Amino acid sequence: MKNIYRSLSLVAIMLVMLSRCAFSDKYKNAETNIRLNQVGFYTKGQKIAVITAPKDKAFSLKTLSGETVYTGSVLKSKFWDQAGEHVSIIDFSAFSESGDYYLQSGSAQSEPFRLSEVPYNDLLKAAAKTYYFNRATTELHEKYAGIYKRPFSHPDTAVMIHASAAGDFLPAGESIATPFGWYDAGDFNKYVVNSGISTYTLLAAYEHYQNLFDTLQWNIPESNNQRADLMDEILWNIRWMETMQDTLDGGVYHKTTTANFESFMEASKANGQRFVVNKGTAASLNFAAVMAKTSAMLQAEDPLYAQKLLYRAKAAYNWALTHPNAEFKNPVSNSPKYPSIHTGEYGDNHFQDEFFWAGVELYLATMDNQYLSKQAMSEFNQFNVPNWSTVETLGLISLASSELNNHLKKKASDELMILAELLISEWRQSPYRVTINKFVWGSNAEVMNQSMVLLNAYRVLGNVEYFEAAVSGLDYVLGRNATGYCFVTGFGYLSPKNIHHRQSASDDIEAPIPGFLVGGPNPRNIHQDCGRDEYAIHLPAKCYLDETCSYSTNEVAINWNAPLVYVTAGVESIYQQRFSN
Ligand code: G3I
Ligand code: 9MR
Repeated sequence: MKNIYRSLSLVAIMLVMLSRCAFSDKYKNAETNIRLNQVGFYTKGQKIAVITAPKDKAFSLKTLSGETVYTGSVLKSKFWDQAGEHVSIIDFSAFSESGDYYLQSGSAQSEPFRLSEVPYNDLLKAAAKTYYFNRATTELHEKYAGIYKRPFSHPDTAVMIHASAAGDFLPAGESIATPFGWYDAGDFNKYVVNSGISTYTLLAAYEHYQNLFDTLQWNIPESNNQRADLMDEILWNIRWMETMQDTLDGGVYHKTTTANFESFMEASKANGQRFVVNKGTAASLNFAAVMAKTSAMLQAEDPLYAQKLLYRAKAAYNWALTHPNAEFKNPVSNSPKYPSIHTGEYGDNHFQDEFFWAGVELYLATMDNQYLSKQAMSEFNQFNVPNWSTVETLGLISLASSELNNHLKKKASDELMILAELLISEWRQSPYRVTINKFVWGSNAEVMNQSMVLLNAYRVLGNVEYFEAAVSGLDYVLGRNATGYCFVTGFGYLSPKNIHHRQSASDDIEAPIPGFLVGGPNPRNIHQDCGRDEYAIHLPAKCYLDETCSYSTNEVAINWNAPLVYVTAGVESIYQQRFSN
């Protein structure tokens, strides 16, 4: 009898070994890796990792001394065509004790990570402080900037009116002052359109998670005043945006820019002539939306300033009504004095979304129905995840989170739900359990904007799945992605070192300024920058290169960090609220 058992168990062992062989043969070139949020997890929150080319059915969670504290099964593996790999989900959400751990499945081990009660405050502060590091028209003093101190740069007091922007009262060649604001990205220019969504997103972060921001400081020159650091930072950019309006007619110049991108050098040495160029419908409406929203938010604290901003918002909106199709294109010219402009275009020729968004913000600031008449919500077939050129959903977010108690708010919530449901269905079937499935320039910010939409849907509708999908977005940019990078500089065990950022590349300091989210995987533009062959893998979800030349995957930008700030603050605050009782 014993012998029979022994033979049976031998057969069983052989079968298992055979099946393992078949399994590993199939994946013989694939590496088994465990990828997860490298910054860590909230103790009581969702905790998901992925394992690539899984070889074992079980996983265990261990303390750093090797003691197993939790075990579970990896889920059935799925193939992700965007990454060309099989992955399985490891879900250890049920374990909820603070501490440092690692995951193990077969011979695969993750790097150590932390479960904590306040996992994301340092990340949030660093992400928000990048705006200070990108300030124009100031010195960054060591007291605030530490090793990243730098001399005064870009006074922007003699910015020339380009021929494309000539008006009757301010002719070409005249100078105006457009100081302050943030450098857009790795370059030193300042673009109104991109400032629009960036500033709004930070304003919304403050409005929605004020309790959290009121407790946080990140050592900027204004940290000792009465205002929250985030609002002070926003106002630095508002001051610049104000200067971009021609107060004679209300129209807004598209950008403060040099003719060509400056080469890689320190900010203080980049002294190329700066211009303001044509006014445009998109710039004017972005400006109107942001000024109206800022006005509403400052009404109680500083009514006079709020009134001035509202006046500016109305003037810009009225300019857009009389110039409803002024599409911006980089000016082309033969004149040496007013050269062709080759910097970021941020061109857009659809303005329904900008009209809707600006109209909503003006309506919420004034309660005047006229602002809803130009572009009705019902005329949109579909609402989209926001980005710099597609902004109607910013209006939805404002309506859905407003104090209104009418059909508009209800309709905005319904539309948010439709968009959230689309994202959720992608999330449910995604092998990495993330919402992204298409990779364009700034793909990481696309994920963050998806998470921002989901957090807003959660805020108004309360569906916990929306929140969990939003958390997955944060997990994705912090490491649960097909590259294994934590895409925020200075965080995680593998993060970008060579960002396309003129200041970081010229400061002789090895580590980049921390807290920046890089653009992320993007297979579409790689031939333009470092050259296709430099990219080891062209699969969309893996097409990323940590080299300074890679502006199509490794640049940083104000409109990419803003949703990172929003989502980090949202996840941190909502976790604290959900589990405080
Ligand atoms: O929108 C289309 C989409 O419909 C289409 O399916 C897809 C297919 O390729 O392309 C999409 O357009 C891409 C767009 O980004 C997506 O937002 C364009 O190909 C791509 O060229 C475009 O890139 C923009 C890039 O400037 C080049 O103009 C980025 O959005 C924009 O964020 C980036 O912004 C630059 C500024 O110009 C200068 N400062 C730095 C900043 C960040 O890199
Ligand atoms: O540095 C520029 C970056 O901010 C832009 O996103 C990018 C695309 O417009 O262009 C970068 O500048 C490059 C220019 O387009 C071509 N010559 C090399 C520049 C970077 O070194």
